[in-house]
Amino acid sequence: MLYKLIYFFHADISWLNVFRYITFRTIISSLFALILLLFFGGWVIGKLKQMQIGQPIREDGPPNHKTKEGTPTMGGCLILPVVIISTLLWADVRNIYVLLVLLVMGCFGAIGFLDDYLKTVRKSSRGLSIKAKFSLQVLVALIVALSLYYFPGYDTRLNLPFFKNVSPDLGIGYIVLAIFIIVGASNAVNLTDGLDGLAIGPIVIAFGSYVIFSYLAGHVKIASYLQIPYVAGAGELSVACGAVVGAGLGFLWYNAFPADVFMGDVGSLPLGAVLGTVAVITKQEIVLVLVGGLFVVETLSVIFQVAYFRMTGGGRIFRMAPLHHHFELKGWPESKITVRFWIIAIILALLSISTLKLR
Ligand code: 57M
Repeated sequence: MLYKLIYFFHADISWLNVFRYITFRTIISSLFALILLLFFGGWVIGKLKQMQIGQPIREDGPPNHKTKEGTPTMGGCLILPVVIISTLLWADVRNIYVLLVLLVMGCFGAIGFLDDYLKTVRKSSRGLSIKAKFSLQVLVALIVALSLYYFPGYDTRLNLPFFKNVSPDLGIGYIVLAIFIIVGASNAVNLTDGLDGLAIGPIVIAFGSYVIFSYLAGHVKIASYLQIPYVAGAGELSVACGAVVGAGLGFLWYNAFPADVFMGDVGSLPLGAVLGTVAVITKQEIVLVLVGGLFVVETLSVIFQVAYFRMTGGGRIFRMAPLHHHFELKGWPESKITVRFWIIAIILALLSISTLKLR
């Protein structure tokens, strides 16, 4: 909301007029989040160390992970406040979509926090039970889906990339789809977060793509020109996505190999859930499969591995799932896997943006 105050003076200082524009506020929000994170990063990591919030490492994991024992975790406690502050300052907080995104971030952050707290502070080996975690995630996603469904004029048709004349109306089924996307994205990012920089890099890339999708969806003329669904007010989400891009880059500074901090569930669960929520709001749900293709592939590797394991009574498709562990066990150095996965994420993001013209 700070931008409203600054803009108030534009009659006297004409250049302050730029604060009206979403594009300008998105850049400011990213840079502000980046600087804030870099500024407080070292201090928060120091505090996490002091409080002995260190990552316990599983015995059955790839051997090189043993050296990571005790690395401070719960870095999400740094990312989340930075994104929330930057969004509150530079976005219009009367916008229902911005409020929903902040709600998702807070609630999924709380679920992740509880899980991390039980694992690292209470030293419970399991953390929150899978059932409790999943039920809470579904509950929050249901609230979001219902809010959107009953929001006047919200479109429950499905926007299919490549097909401009095919958009089936899902009606009440849209609620189920929205829950699936939000909860699925949250858990997919969580599964991917297993190597230094592996999750946060593609998160920055995916949110960077949704800066563009949100802006276009909220612009009546461009949306009509591109034949994508127009969602009045969705443009303001660019500012929130920009804050995640900035905070994500700042976090990468500390999470790059060899990591000084891990984000923990308090980081991965809300970042994934917000990504899913933005995809649902902007009506770019299906394209999320491409934008977040890396998260999808990592999740599928687990699904196939577990299914095959059960079917064959112990057989494996990959040396270990999720997929990044497979390459680790094949002997690829950690940073090579991470950078190669980023390259794939960039290619997928570019392809997804190109779908805007291919219809
Ligand atoms: C969490 N957490 C990381 C860190 C991070 C169903 C099954 C596939 C579930 C899966 C699982 O539990 N995944 C979710 C993955 C952990 O990282 C912490 O968790 C947070 C994210 N939630 O922020 O706090 C470890 O990952 C490493 N790490 C880094 N750098 C980072 O920046 O190196 C994380 C962030 C950290 C650190 O070592 O301790 C994790 O991997 O546990 N389970 C698995 O992934 C396990 N896979 C498995 O059991 N596969 C079997 C099944 C599917 C049949 C198989 O293939 O045979 C593996 N995970 C581990 N060891 N650690 C296997 C064994």
